[in-house]
Amino acid sequence: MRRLLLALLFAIGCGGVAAQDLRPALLLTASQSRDSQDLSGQWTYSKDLYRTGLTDINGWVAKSRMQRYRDINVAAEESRGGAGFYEFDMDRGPQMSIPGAWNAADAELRYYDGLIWFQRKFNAKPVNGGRAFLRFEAVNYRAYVYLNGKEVGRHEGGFTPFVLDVTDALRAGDNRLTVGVDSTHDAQSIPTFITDWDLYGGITRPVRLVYAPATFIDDATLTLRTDGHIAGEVRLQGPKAARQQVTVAIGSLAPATATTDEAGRAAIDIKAPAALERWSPESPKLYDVRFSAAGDTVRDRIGFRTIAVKGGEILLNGKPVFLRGISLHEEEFGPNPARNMTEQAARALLHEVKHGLHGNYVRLSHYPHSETTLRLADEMGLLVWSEIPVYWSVDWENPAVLRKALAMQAETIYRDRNRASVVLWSVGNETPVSEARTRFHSAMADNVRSLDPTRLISAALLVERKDGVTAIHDPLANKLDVLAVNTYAGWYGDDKLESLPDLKWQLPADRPLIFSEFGADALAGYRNDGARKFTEEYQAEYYRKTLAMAGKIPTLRGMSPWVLKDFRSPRREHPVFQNGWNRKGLLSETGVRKEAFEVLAEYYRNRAASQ
Ligand code: GCB
Repeated sequence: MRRLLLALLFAIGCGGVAAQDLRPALLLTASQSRDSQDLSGQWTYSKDLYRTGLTDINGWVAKSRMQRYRDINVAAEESRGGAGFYEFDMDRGPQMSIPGAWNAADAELRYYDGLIWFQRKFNAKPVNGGRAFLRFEAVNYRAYVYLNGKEVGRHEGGFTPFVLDVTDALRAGDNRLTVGVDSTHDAQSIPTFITDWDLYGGITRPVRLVYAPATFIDDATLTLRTDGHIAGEVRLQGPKAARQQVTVAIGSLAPATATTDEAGRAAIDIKAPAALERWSPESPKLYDVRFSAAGDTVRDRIGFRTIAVKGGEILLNGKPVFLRGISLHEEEFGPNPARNMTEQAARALLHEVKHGLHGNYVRLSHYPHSETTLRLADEMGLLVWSEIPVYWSVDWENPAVLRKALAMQAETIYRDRNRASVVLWSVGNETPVSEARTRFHSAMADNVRSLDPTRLISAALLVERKDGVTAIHDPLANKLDVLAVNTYAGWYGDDKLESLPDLKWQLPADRPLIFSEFGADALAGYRNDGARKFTEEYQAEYYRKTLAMAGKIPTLRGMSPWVLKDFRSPRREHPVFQNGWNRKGLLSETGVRKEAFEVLAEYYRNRAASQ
């Protein structure tokens, strides 16, 4: 009975969520081209392990002394010697550089998991009849945002952007922005508290104050469809959003026009001109695209390409492509990463993929990576697999959790749908098969399909070995365009490396397959005859043998071995080889190449030459 009830609740709570209900109220697509103020820099902070600043329930007075978000100059109050006193002072707190995770900012915060308040004071120009927004690129994991003492919004989910309208709360002149950041993950968060990476807390990506006119372009998107049309839409918000002429100019090609409907929305449909150059990893052509309407203009740099599957092939611009990739965590090079993806840091990582490994593809695991990384993938010419952290296990039976996943997915798709590099949306990673889990993932796949029918859907599935044959026994496969599996034979389990090339695989003949992961740990510089795990030789030999196995799978159309560089994982506690690091990188944390790097680079060099 309980099961039936749960299934019913589930059907109402999620099957019933229409894609349009998942559209964030504000997107500010292409806001990088708007008049804006970067709020990066030194912020002050105050730890709040007991969440006192958030829990002033029923006006219990003692707590109000601790509400860090109050618009109060504590030092001035104190010098007046009044009756009020406070047990915080955000103006005189310690400082931290934002964006960046707090874990690397101070030794005391290395394993801090909870709430921290951040404050930044800034001077703003007047809004002058227009609108002002705060756009956060990512806060991990929950954000409580106050401007000048007034709550302006909240957000859950550590890797997607959110936009808050602050037109009324903003002052011309001095402003006090306070953000409570709660890094706590639980059984209902996405991901949960168990992952194989560091759940860095903080304001990990840039925050901007963005100005726009009263009627403004909130969303503007274009994609090249396989039928040769460039299709998309422009959405206006504001008092004059209806019946406006919209102009879309792609580089120096002839501009197209459309008119918004009563809801402020205009569909764009242009037959791609013969002169349109296609985007590809070899020739990552980006057009400067200008969207104008109602006196507002935004610009984006957009590439045009098609992606499709046909039988066992993945077709990029109509031609078969093999994805020469690697998986990547969002961590810059260096002994103490803080998830601070500056352009320089992201470029350094992608440069190793493109020019070191001769790759044309990256799996950005296990969550949406920074906008900087995505824009660089467009610019440098790397195809992208994108995913949200529905990882290992989440609360499959809980409709509220599914709603979170669908919303997170929508935020990702709306953020990145102008990126030509993104070709695959993944709906999960290594989630053990069960009815509830498959229902959950199926709802995610349907959601992706309705939000973005122009890209491919995949998921990193688990394989099973029965009677010596490895196969995918997963009903979710029916929802996917591209099958993908994580395989660790030769690392986890008892298989000897010599046996890998002869392992038997049974796979559908008419579906493309990707090895979304394979890998083995090696501590850079630890060497012996190769018989022992954690040596560079073992890892290199593991790659040779796994690549030999891969060569025997006729439908294999790509791979993203695990992983480009060593990354922090608090669950990896071998005191000699790991010390809190997952060592499956082809590069050490500081960027030193291990022997296996060259094994994969050579394989990709040959593949690229024969493609
Ligand atoms: C996996 C996970 C990845 C882990 C990796 C490992 O299958 O998807 O997040 O880090 O294995 O190292 O075991």
